[in-house]
Amino acid sequence: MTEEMKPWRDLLLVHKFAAEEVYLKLQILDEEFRSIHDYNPIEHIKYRVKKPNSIIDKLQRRGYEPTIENARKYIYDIAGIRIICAFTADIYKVYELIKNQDDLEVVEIKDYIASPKENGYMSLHVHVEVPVFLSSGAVKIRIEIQIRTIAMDFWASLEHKIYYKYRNQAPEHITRRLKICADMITTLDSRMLQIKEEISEFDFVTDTLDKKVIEAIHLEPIEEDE
Ligand code: 0O2
Repeated sequence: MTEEMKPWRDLLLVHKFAAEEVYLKLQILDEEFRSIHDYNPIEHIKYRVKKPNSIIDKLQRRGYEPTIENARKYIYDIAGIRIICAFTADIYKVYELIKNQDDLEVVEIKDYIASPKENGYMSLHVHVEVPVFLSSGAVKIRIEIQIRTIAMDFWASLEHKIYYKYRNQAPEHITRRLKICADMITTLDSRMLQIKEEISEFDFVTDTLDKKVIEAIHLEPIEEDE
């Protein structure tokens, strides 16, 4: 590795540590939530560290010199975590879990669900600072957590491919159809949530029924034949 590559390696390494710390934390929160509430708000989690070329690209698109200092200063998603949930309501539950962590400081939120981007992009972006403990001491690293539903993720990955294919010059008929799909996703997510809530009511009724029957059995034990 050449001397000029080393600062890039160090930058990416510290962001990888930050992503790994938060990833592990989220897995623990998910498992705990699942066992206490018998419900999992998270479908799956993945993380990635941006490659130097994408960082340089992003800096140049923003009009900054492609330096390590500028990457540290202006690029907030060098480390990115993506949390996929089944339902929109789960996104905000997961956000609450993140907010309640003492060692994570929420520094910025972009709610592209309440206010989708013009192209139809939806996701909740939460920027957090996490301390990473190195041999030289602790450093605070900012990472981006994107939280979205399965349907929003499906849309975003197709849109991302199209964006890169056409370099932001996608034909109008494609962007129009993508926007229509985004609107369909909003409808789909909200209908799925309604169904889930109805099912939960049914579960509640049957669980209560089970509970009542069990209680009744304990209160009035069946007497054995004499
Ligand atoms: P990649 O290839 O996914 O890494 P900011 O400095 O915060 O104002 P930034 O970083 O553009 O500007 O913030 P934003 O809006 O939070 O976007 C960060 C990331 O969110 C993007 O990273 C994408 O991953 C995702 N994203 C944002 N808008 C869109 C969109 O319209 N479509 C899709 N598919 N993804 C989007 P990168 O570096 O752009 O891309």
